[in-house]
Amino acid sequence: MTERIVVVGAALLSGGRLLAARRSAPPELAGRWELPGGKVEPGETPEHALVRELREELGVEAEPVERVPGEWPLTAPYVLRVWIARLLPGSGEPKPLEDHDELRWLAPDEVEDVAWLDHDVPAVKAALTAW
Ligand code: 9L3
Ligand code: MG
Repeated sequence: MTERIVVVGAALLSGGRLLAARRSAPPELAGRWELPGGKVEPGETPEHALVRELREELGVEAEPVERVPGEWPLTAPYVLRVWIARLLPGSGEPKPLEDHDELRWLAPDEVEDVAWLDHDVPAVKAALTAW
């Protein structure tokens, strides 16, 4: 039996826009856009992983607001779960510190303008519904 490892993704919202992050690594994912986040570590809650990943990858202080219903398979053994998230007051603006080379705040009508990772497409759709 294969164990599943949860990857958390943030639908980070600010000023009516959704943050999209362009991956710079690994090579097979570079250039494609994703909801920022990463793997939950052993002993860590998904919500805590989300906060940690956003701090590491973007240099921001954020909080999860609500889970987006659903779970999307990534390359095994990973599965993606998504939370709506927001920046805490006083957090700086996100910067692509780790694993990304560009960030964009997308208005609702711009969300389809970037080349999302195939695996993120249904998760982004569900996040928009929850938004
Ligand atoms: N992944 C896919 N969509 C996402 C995220 C955050 C991650 N929105 C995939 C890419 C990697 C794996 O999950 O194959 C682990 O992610 P990371 O720890 O490299 O960010
Ligand atoms: Mg990551």
